[in-house]
Amino acid sequence: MYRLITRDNNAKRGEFHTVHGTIQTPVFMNVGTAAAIKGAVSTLDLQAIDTQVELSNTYHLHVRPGDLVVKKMGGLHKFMVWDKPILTDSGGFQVFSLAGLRKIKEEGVYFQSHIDGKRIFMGPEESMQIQSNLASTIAMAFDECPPHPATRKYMQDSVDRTTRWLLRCKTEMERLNSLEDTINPKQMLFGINQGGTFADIRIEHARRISELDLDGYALGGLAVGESHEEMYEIIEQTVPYLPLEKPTYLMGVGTPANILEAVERGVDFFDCVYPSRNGRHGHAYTNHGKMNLLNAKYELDERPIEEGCQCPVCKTYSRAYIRHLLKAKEMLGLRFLVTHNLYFYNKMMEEIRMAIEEHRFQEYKRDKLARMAEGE
Ligand code: PRF
Ligand code: ZN
Repeated sequence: MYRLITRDNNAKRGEFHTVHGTIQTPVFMNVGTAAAIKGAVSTLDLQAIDTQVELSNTYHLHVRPGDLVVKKMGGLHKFMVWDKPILTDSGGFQVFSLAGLRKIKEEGVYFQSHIDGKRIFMGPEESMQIQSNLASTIAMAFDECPPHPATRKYMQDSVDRTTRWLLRCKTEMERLNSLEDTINPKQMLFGINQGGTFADIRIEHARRISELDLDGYALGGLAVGESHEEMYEIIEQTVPYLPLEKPTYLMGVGTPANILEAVERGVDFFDCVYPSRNGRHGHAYTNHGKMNLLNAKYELDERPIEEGCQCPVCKTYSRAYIRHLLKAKEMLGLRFLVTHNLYFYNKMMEEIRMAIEEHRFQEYKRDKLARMAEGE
């Protein structure tokens, strides 16, 4: 259940109550696709950096180790030892971005596993069944993320099918939640708005799915190749047609600047691989822009990655040591960077929440962007 605490212009500050605890929004979900944060970051590490929500993927966990294995282990929370909220993405997007040869039919998608080439079918019912076995806090509806660009005809047909799939997801989720052996009978369902950059298709779709009284609503099909300006424009035009008293989730976004722009337009939830991916490439996020720890100038630098940062890495280790670890190709160096980067994102969201509460979001956004643009 979502409670809107306050607004600063269109920016929302809310609270989302779940069986696994309350999520303060706006929030950044930390991505652990296959029930593991890439960069060897454990759930114990997540506890230490104030992570509120972990995100995993239906498709990956279905392929390996198999959702029935996870169910037998008591569900994803027990399996990965994480008692706070978990959101699972439906497999829709991953099937389109990862799997080999696929065929989209009314009943669902036929595709080949990216692991062993095995033929798999996934439709709305299968996705809900897998997510029910995983027993995540929030399940995402099974959608098609259409390519960019797409013709208007392709987009309209795809969105219409995604709407029919959503109705099937809702029915199946209700059935699964009422079954005797369901691990999380309170599993929540978020619908996904699609329509690419066709504002009228987006708005019409947003109106339709808003009638379904789902637990939350996502904006899918963005950050798939359109410009940032186009993305901001679509968010701005669509969010007003989604319920204000429900959380809004912008899937797979993005840079700190993208997040600030989207919060300003009323988005509550985010997820992105950037903090972990950049960390694994030797880059650290700081309030003075991105930093490449491999740079020779850090060889004898005793300072932490970022002075004043309260993350466990900055409170303990120097730039010089981390640079050495990276040069020596020690996994520990990457783990440190990913940990710091996730903390940076989590911390930024906390600053955003405070700024909205104190009705100074505009000011905060301007300062943050200006500082980050300064560079090293
Ligand atoms: N649909 C789903 N997951 C997603 C997306 C989508 O459109 C995106 C698009 N940026 C990221 N993850 N189900
Ligand atoms: Zn730090």
